[in-house]
Amino acid sequence: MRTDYQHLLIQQDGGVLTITMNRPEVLNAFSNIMKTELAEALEATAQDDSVRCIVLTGAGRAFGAGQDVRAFDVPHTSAHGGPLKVSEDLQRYHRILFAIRTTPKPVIAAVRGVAAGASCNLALSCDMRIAADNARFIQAFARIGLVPDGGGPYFLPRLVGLGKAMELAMLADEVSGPEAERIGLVNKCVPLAEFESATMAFAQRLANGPTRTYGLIKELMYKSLDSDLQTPLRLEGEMQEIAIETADHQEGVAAFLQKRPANYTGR
Ligand code: T3D
Repeated sequence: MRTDYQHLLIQQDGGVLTITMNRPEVLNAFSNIMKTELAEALEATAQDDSVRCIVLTGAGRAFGAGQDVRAFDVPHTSAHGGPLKVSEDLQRYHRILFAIRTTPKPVIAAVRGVAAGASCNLALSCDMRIAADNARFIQAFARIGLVPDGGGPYFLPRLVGLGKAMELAMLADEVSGPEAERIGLVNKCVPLAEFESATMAFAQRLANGPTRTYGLIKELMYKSLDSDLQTPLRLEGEMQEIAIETADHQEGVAAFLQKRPANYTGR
């Protein structure tokens, strides 16, 4: 894994790779550099067998404050030299979202403090979320007259239901960590003092799991979200045929029969 990024910190502890967005002076608001680096780092995890779980978090007191609003004043330039349309600019976010979806390993957003705008939706695009009790999730877009982007209109109603998604997108009120857990926006909320240890314990547990099977589960779940019943029923058979051939499946069965914990290797 490359580690020499300008706006990211990369740290690996066993099978857990932690990617930290690192612009704390602006609450980790997105620069174009950070967007490109984040996409590159996430894409690289797919090829690296030593990475078995990814934690995405922010440096300092926040997860992220969305697009750097100071950059709104800077004319963007396209590859052809002309002005860049916002819809083209948004493709930088979309590349990140696709990298999260397609890396065959679990990606956890670890949210401490504020997650606003595109940073909030980045957290929602991850496979799972853990929040500190000081977390603040804000669909900040409507506060400045924008529509939610960064995948929000896709992820938000799927996590909290359509009515709540409409309310959060239109009123742009803050959702606290405990409230986020209550409405299903995050998997769990923990006291700030336990945030780092709880995140690492959650991530290590996933990193010690049957990684190839997790990749198949991820693919199956996401394909099932947008399809009829027939498609996932066919896919579950196809993916089970792959899972059943893995060393981790053999190990899981052997461990059960020998009444001992399984020692998964990710193969
Ligand atoms: O072209 C496109 O790509 C369109 C895409 C848009 C995607 C989006 O994400 S739109 C939404 C953009 N984000 C926002 O509008 C949020 C703006 N920030 C805030 O509303 C507040 O800062 C927060 C609610 C996030 C946090 O409030 P608080 O009181 O905890 O912190 P603060 O004091 O407001 O911020 C601390 C510093 O971070 C401050 O700098 P200073 O005064 O200490 O030098 C503040 O200006 C800076 N900061 C916060 N958010 C941003 C930011 N700087 C640049 N961009 C930000 N988004």
